[in-house]
Amino acid sequence: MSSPSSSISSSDAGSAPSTAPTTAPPSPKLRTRGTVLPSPFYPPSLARVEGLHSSTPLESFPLEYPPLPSTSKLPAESDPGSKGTPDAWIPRDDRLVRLTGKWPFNSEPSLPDLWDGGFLTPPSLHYVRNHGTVPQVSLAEAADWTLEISGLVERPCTLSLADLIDPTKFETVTLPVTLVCAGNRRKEQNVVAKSLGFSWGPAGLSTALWTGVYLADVLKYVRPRAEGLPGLAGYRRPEHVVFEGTEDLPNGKYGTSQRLRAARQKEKGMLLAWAMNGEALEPDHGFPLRLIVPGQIGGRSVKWLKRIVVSDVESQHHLHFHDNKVLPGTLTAEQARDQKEWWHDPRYIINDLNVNAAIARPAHDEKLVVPTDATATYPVGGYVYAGGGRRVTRVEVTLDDGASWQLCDISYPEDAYRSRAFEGRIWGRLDLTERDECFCWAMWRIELPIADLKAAKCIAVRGMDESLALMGKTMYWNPTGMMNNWWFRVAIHASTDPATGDDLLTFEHPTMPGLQPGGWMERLKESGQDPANPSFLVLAPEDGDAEAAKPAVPVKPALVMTKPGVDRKITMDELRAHNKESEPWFVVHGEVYDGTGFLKEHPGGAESITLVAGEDATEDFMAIHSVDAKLRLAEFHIGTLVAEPVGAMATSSVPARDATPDPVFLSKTRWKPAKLVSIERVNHDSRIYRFELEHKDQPLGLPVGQHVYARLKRKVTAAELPGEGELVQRAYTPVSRQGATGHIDLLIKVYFRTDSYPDGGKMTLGFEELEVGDSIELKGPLGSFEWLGQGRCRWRGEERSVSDVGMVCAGSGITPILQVLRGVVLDSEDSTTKVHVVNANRTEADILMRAELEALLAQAGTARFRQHLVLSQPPEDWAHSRGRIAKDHLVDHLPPPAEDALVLMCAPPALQDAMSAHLAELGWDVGRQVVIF
Ligand SMILES: Cc1cc2nc3c(=O)[nH]c(=O)nc-3n(C[C@H](O)[C@H](O)[C@H](O)COP(=O)(O)OP(=O)(O)OC[C@H]3O[C@@H](n4cnc5c(N)ncnc54)[C@H](O)[C@@H]3O)c2cc1C
Ligand SMILES: Nc1nc2c(c(=O)[nH]1)N[C@H]1C(S)=C(S)[C@@H](COP(=O)(O)O)O[C@H]1N2
Ligand SMILES: [Mo]
Repeated sequence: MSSPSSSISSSDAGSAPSTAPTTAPPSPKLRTRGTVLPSPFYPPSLARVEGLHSSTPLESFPLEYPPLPSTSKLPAESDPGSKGTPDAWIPRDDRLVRLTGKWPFNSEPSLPDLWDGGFLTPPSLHYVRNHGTVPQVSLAEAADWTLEISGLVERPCTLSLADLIDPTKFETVTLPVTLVCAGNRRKEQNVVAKSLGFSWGPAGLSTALWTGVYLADVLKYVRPRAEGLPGLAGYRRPEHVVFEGTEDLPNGKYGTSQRLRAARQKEKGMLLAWAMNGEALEPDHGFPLRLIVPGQIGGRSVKWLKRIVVSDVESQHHLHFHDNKVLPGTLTAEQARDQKEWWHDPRYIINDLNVNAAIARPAHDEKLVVPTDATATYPVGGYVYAGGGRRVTRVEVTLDDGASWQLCDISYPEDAYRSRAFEGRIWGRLDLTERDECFCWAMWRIELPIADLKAAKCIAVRGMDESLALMGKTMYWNPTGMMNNWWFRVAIHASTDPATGDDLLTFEHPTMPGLQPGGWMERLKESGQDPANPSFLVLAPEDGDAEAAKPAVPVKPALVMTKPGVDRKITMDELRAHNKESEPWFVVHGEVYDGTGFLKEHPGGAESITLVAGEDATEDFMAIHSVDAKLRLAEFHIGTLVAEPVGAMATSSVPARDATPDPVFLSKTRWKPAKLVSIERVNHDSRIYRFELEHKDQPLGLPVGQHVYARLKRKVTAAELPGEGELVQRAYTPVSRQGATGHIDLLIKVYFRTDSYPDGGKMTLGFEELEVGDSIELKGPLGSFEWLGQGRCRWRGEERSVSDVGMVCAGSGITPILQVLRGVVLDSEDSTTKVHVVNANRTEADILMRAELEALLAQAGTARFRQHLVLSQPPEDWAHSRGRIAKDHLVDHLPPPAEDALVLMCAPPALQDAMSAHLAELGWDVGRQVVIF
């Protein structure tokens, strides 16, 4: 879509920037018979950025209604945090807390900002949940926006936005609605055990006045009807209304559905909405048209609404099944991800919100000086909501973990709209006078004596709705981490201000949103306690005034990574003796661990353990692992390293960097940063990334046949999955030449997200997110094989002569192959060693480094270098093999097994296994003659 600025005439602009196009057509007004929407009908934030006058002042609004949100802090320019992403053009409020890196944009305000914003959330602070790129819709495109309605209806049609806005066609109405993401408060679940979703804090909800038309009215207009005759084949009853947004996501469009019977009821309040708080929707919130489903999880309120289909079946969209579910708590996140059947069980869908509440005051880290007046009170307060239009009927707090409760006051700002109906040009009819449903959050409050707070360890809140649903004491952990509504607990820490001698209370919320550290849940977990059973929050009988001497917030306790009862002393010599791949011991914080039992299971591969065998792995280990992994380390604890004279481990711990750079770049014991200087796109999914070494004359220091470890921090991950900010590490064989200095080139084949791999490749998508100037870290060399030249290699410590090298590879597996190939062909001292390459790929475009392969072929001649290419999707005139790589290819194109022959292989694991089996059948001793990279 074109950029908004290109379609707006400067004559419409109050103070048009000099760059504004003057030849653009006049601004289209969304003119309808009864009204003309404020011109431009355009998100206020964009209007501001583009120098357009802001919308006409809002009509006067009944004073008894909650005040409209302040827009004084609207962002005035596009958001630097979105730079380099497809959303770069969107003005965003930098007070929003990003939860999934730069993109897609998922964010919530801080709880204090949300709270201070009042009943109606300032639109720039409204939480945002985007699964992908925000559609960029210009003013002209908005004016032409159409909504297609089809399926089991008598009158399929395409309605324009102007049709919807025309009050003579459909009545314009406004409703106050609180949207809540089903993931609200998920961070608390993620601390207990990582779920499949990213970490929402308790501010994944916001409230606005939404203006549009009732979906019920539009359905009435199109007249749902059955197809065929009851009892006969092909009979289809209209049962569902399917909604689809316009943006393209990895697994298709965003879509979901409602039961038709509910959608036809005006009481349910479902709206096709084009305005929030009297102004056009903001781009992040669905400009120019979205669905609003009051009382249900935010995920049902489809943004950028393009299509409605009345159907006999529910939405078949990927995210209708694979999002917004509360699966049984008996499943782990991994089981849920792998076992697809759960996602299709209709019992686990979530629609109506459940009752939920949070404490906004006191805020996290708020400090309260205990006044001398013993009767002084503190106004504890927060929000509460329920779903399905149900009213919240009570909110209670406890200071003693539920032994006793106190009833709080609740104010329902939404009820102000029930006292008086209002009609306005922009708003249409805002009339809750005959509505019983509650679609908004309410505010609760209680004055608590500060002396009571001082005597307590924790304030906890629970709410109840009119169906008597009650927030639970324990968490219902579930794989998607949704609908978390256990008591919201704020810890209280009493201390004495060392400067003033005042008594001080410091409050600690359970978590902080996204990757922000803090909160009692992580603190408990790290100290080895169960954050899901926070008994620490109860005052122990012996706790008394002695408490006051303690620091305000407990010092972060050390992680417990040792096993109780392990007291063996291990010497440096013993440690060094266990540097084998078969029995790797390593050291973290002076404790010795035996990695043998974890080699197979390690998510980063066995090599990430064997690389540190016999050494101090503290730095790597602490940097890369999650709290869970750190706690798991205790299982492998075998003893404590006994102290040796100073300097004994100097080589394996981090040496201080001095001014002179290392003679070669790579270090086996130290991660070293390398800055990305260029990206070359090789084909649709492969790129060569060039990273700069410490200086231009520095060699990499990588023997032929060996690899490096690369690691990077993910900026973005699949929207449905955790891992944002995760450190990922994988092995790579550079394609830069032996002897090249000052840089390293990595050829990376990107595993994009696909239907079968919704997460895509963890590391390679991380590469895809890199921008020139970013750094990764490298370490190495690693690998048990080395090509020494002159027909000799060393493998697993044993040196041998080789006259024929067979090489089998697929895709990016060419990289280690190419390195050895060069080592043979370009070796001026070697005129006899022969190489035989079988290289399998999908299409011709997938053959990586082909030009260089051809050049090497020309240089070596076919007597010494034969190459056979297998393509599963070859072009018509393909001279090499077609189809999948098979045993015959190995028979025809590899040397026969011999004492001085060797096969090198680098391919996806499944292919490697199949090829190894074939080689064994052909007489190769796979253990001694087949090197698998
Ligand atoms: C010695 C050695 C050298 C290597 N050299 C290179 C190199 O030079 N260049 C290079 O690119 N890789 C190389 N690799 C592979 C590399 O280490 C990673 O395994 C690879 O980049 C994938 O990592 P990832 O984290 O993106 O995938 P992961 O997240 O680990 O994904 C796991 C697997 O899922 C599958 N998968 C995921 N998405 C898709 C998809 N869209 N289509 C099909 N399958 C999918 C793939 O099988 C993938 O390997 C080398 C590996 C070794 C052991
Ligand atoms: N087209 C589309 N609609 C969407 C989404 C989306 O990614 N694309 N996210 C959904 C989810 S999960 C939520 S919680 C709400 C969030 O609405 P908001 O971003 O306006 O707060 O939009 C819903 N509608
Ligand atoms: Mo959501």
